[in-house]
Amino acid sequence: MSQQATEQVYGHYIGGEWTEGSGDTFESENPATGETLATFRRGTAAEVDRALEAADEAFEEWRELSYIDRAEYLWDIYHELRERHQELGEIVTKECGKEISEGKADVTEAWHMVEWAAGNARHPHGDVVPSEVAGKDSYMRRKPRGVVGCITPWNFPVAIPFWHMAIALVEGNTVVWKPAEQTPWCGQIIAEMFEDAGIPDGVFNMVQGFGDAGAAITDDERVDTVLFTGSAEVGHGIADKVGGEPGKLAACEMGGKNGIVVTENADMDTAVHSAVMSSFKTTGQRCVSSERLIVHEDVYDEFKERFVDIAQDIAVGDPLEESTFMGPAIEADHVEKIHRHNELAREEGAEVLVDRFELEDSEIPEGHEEGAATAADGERSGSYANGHWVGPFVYEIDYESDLRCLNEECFGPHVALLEYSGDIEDAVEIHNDTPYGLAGAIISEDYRQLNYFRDHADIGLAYANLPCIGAEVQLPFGGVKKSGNGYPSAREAIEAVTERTAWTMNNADEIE
Ligand code: TXE
Repeated sequence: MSQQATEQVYGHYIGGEWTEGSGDTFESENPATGETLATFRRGTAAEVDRALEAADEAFEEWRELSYIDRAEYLWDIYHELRERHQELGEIVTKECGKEISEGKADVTEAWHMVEWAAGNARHPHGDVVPSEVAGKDSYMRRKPRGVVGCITPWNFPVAIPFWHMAIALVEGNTVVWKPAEQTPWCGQIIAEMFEDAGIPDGVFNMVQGFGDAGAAITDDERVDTVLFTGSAEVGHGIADKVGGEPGKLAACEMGGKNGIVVTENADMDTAVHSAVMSSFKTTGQRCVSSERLIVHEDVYDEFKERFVDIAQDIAVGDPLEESTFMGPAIEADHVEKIHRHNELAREEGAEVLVDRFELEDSEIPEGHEEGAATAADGERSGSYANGHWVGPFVYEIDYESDLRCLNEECFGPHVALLEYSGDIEDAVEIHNDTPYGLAGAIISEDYRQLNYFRDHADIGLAYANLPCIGAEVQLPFGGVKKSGNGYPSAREAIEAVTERTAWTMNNADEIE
């Protein structure tokens, strides 16, 4: 499957074979048009069981290969991702609605991660430790943990699966992966890549499906490590359950209620650019998207005017068009969630500055505007029959610690402007006042303020004079507080997918 889908019903990849399994079918939908892209089988406990059995059986042989040999399969995939960049980028865009440059960036990030993980096979990653006793050698050796269950979301349907799986496989684990139910087409294509690379049967397994299939993976005793990216609700459930079982590990990366601090001396071009990119790219559906802009009173009016002007005009439209800035939201339920968050802000006293939730018909890409859908309460919602269209929602509100709209993640183009007075300490206090702690940025020309933010912002990812948006695969990616519980990607994920043996060997003639 590579281009537009056919009538075929696609199944699961288990033990080196494609199987339809016994579950019902479900469809992948293009969020920009509402059209069905392809039909898939929903994984049941039976498919998960077979996948885990296959992964368990394959582990003993896979772990005996050298790092270099294991990485070879990944290098094949690396080349394929690069060669098919445009085509795969378009598929990402069609299936999850991100505009095309972001669809392609998703694929780029995937090959960066594969390159990093496969390259890691030639990188030293143990420790030689001097022994207390002459004649003894001590060092730390890593071993794979076994079967790794990978559960991934829809917003980076190619990159995030490779965050999890590439390093798990190179380190000698076998994998059972469940793609997000909104992006099974990307799942199918990634599984085909592993098949084409000739990875030994059972080393990589993919089961399509919903949360019940995910839970069947995470709850099974054959799974040694769970790597999860997705909502805080599901992630905390997994971390509590899996973390409570002896010998099992879970590394979970969840959402955020991220903020950008704009200080009194900030460069205004940088501040506005950073906020626009971070609040509206991917239609606000990134775990690092900003929903709180914390702006000093001296520059508040100028910032507000410029930010609001851009939000008012931002191009929402066909994500396959390069001129589009924001594509649709992922699905109708998510449009309703965004609607609820916008209404909540209003109820809590927001002064609404931009409300493009309900786009004008003229703003909807041609051919997509017919048949406005209605929300459950009978009100017209932002979701149209031919696509899930929403625009920016910007409001200002007096900061109060317990406002729900400032604490609960919307995961949409929904952003609050908060004015502060005082110094950086006051801004960081507001910045930190959420249950989450994933990402944040500071825009300032004062090195003391930058350093204060770096040292005191309660987040895992901090950006200075940059949009709060990107990820580099060689940096740890994860958060604190409600946002994270371990790191399911890159170098830090090695901790979650390996065990360590402290090895001590006597080289002397006698034992001391
Ligand atoms: O997440 P879910 P969804 C956040 C964001 C968004 C929310 C919902 O706040 O609005 O999550 O998105 C599988 N046991 N992020 O619905 O439900 C599920 O099938 C095991 C942040 O996508 O957590 C899917 O494969 N697995 C984020 C995956 O978990 C279960 C990116 C994620 O689904 C399960 C996306 C269960 N009980 C959303 N229930 C980020 N950090 O970037 C569901 N799943």
